[in-house]
Amino acid sequence: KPRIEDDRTGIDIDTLKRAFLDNLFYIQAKFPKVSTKNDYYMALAYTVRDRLLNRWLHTNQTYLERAPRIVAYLSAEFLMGPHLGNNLIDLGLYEPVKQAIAELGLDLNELLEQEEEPGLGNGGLGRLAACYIDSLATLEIPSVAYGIRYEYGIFDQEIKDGWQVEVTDRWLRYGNPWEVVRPESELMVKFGGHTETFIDEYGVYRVQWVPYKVVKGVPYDTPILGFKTNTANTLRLWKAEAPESFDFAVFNQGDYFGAVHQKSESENITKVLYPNDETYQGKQLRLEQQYFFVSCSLQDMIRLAKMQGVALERFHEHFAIQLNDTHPTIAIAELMRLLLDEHGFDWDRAWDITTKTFAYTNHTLLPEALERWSVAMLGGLLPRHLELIYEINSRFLDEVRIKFFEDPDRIARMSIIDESGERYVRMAHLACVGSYAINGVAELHSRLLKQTVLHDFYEMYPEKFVNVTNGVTPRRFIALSNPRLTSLITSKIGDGWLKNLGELRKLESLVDDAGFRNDFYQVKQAVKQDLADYVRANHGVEINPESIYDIQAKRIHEYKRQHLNALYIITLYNRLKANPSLDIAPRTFLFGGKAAPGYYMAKLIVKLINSIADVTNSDPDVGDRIKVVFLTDYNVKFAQRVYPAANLSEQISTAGKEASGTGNMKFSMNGALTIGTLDGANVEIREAVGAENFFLFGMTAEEVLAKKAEGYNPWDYYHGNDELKGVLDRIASGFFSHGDTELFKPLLDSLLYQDIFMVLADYQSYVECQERVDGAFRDRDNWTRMSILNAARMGHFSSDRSIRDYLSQIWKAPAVKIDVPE
Ligand code: 26V
Repeated sequence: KPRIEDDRTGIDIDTLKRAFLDNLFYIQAKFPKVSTKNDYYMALAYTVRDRLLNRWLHTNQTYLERAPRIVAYLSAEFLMGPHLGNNLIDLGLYEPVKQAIAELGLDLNELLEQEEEPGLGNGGLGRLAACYIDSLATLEIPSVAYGIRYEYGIFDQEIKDGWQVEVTDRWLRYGNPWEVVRPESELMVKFGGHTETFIDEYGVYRVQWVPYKVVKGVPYDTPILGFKTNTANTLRLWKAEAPESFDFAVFNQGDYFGAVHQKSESENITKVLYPNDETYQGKQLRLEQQYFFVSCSLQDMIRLAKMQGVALERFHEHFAIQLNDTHPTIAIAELMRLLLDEHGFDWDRAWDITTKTFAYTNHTLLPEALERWSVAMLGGLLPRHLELIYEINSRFLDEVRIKFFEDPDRIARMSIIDESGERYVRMAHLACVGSYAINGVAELHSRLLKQTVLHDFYEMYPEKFVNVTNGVTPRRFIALSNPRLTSLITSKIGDGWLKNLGELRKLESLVDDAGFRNDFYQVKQAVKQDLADYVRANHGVEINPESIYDIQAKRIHEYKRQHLNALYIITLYNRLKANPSLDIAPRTFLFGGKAAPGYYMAKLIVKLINSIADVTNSDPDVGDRIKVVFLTDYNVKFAQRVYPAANLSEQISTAGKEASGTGNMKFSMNGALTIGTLDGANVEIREAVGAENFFLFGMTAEEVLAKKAEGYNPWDYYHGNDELKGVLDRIASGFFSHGDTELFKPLLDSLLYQDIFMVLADYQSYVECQERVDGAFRDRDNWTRMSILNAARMGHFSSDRSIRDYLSQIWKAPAVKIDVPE
């Protein structure tokens, strides 16, 4: 019997069905007969959206009225992944909606597949931001996430003849049902021009910025639900547009093309995400993007404070602003400008507020990733900010001089301005000077920060330094990605673990229960079968669910060492060729990841993997003992298929190079064992799951540094290890390149003449470790035992724990319960 409930809020099956059909008709303007899968997806998305609006509006209303302390998370990237499934989980509507959809003769999974994911990030840093806003909402913390609404997110990857080809990501093509545009809240952002000084009406010396152009920022809001709470926070992304009034002036002079040109110039700012990760390029448009979204966001916060009647003197009490890497760091100068020039503060008050507002997260130690802007470019684009940065620097260096009397080298090292050649603004230095807290993203990383890149700043401000180890959301990466495992766990320990991941420990005692072990094993096999079906359908390769699924899924980068993995595959191949009856546990090597379009060596590694796959997958001597598949277009949606299916997670970066890693956590939570170095969060994962349940190899960060210092020569390893020599010679001979001996030469030369990531030095240790993996996998029951213990002991790596750490050490923002009247 259908109950009479509102079509927009009712959650019984019949109401859900009726609402879905209504939306199909009234929003998509379609009858079921002529509807596409995408129409069905849209109808369902609107059905779900209707059911979260009440929470969202009440959350906003509560924040507006109660003016609680708010965490503002500023990030140039939010790698959100699809919203629909996640919102269903958060609302507790997954099962009823699945049933309603089934009763309409449709399949929820197929509709979920339709969603074009917002890929507004490159990799770890952007995905971390997405996990953090999920946890902030789940913990009922008032927060707002600010970023950029890129019209084109991270490129789609295709593989042609083994090479990566980039395709534009037109994610907004079919519309985005999750965002709401707020044109009434537009703001203006200035660029270029010059500054002028004047004496104001009180006789005070002031500065005025006369810009060359003005760009409009329009906010697009997306609700971010907490898991089974009433809290729905906001992700506010800014789109750049041309201000009407500005083209008008040009237009009136009859310069129609000039006006249109200016319009498209303005809109360029938020057109496309820069696809580089871990390599900085001093592109002006990138700086424009950063300043654009930062200025909009700060103006937005000031506007909100004013609406709430909060005095700007107390801005820092009302907002804690987290800088996700240095990308938003120009915010430090921008807040100073707003307070000084627009709101009449004096320097000391403005600086006091600013330095009580910002906190900075560092995500990398790689020198090539550290952002620095040429003084000429920054001054051309942001003349007022350059003046402010010089003033901040001059005052800061005075403090350095007083604290470290007579140490000119230190002054040069710490200066915000790098004056060793052409002048640059060092954004990490500005972030350290202007923030009250500085954190790394894993214990090892935080320690290395203090010892190396930020050592001087640590000596200057030891009290600012903290560690917050990264975490990931179990809602997306267990509940949504792995429903089979979720049901099994919940059937044993209830469902409290999804909000309190530490409860997974209760599974530990079940490890001795043979029935549970078998169930756990069966879940993994079923998920592996799903992935095999996907790989057959999309890659035409048959993979064996009985084999070890050995997976490396992450951005392609030399420091992550996908080529070390490739060398091991060739090692096994050579062994099989030498001894065709060799007994090894069958393995499926799966790779996924994008290479930055301009990163030649990374693209060559992709080509190498595909070239190896061509050989191994068709050589009858290999049979099905080795399969290699490069999984095209790795993104969040696909990651959700991959993590649950893994037996072995490859986390093999050169020690000291991977700040944390977060994929490592997602794999292990889903019961994969890790083969890894003592790098980033691997160290803590190993401590948590137990050394006996983790395959460790390779040099430590200290050993890497020591070897570098003593003079590392990769040729010693080449000449000293016949099997390694055989592998490299095999590539050099053209065996994987149809006889072409030139193709992979740049990669081989880089390994043999430089090998800055010490691939050859870690090779033997890696191979031996893989042999231990092989042996362990053959004992199926014991492998399952280790796998269960991995999943059971990963509670610490929930992003809820990370957010609690940020709250207690840095943000100090209390939770606010949201009441939603029925
Ligand atoms: C850097 C750059 C450099 C300037 C140009 C554009 C651009 C875009 C993104 C990035 C991000 C590089 C830093 C990064 O993603 N770090 C990763 O952060 C993860 C979350 O903390 C961490 O788990 C990974 O280990 C770390 O590599």
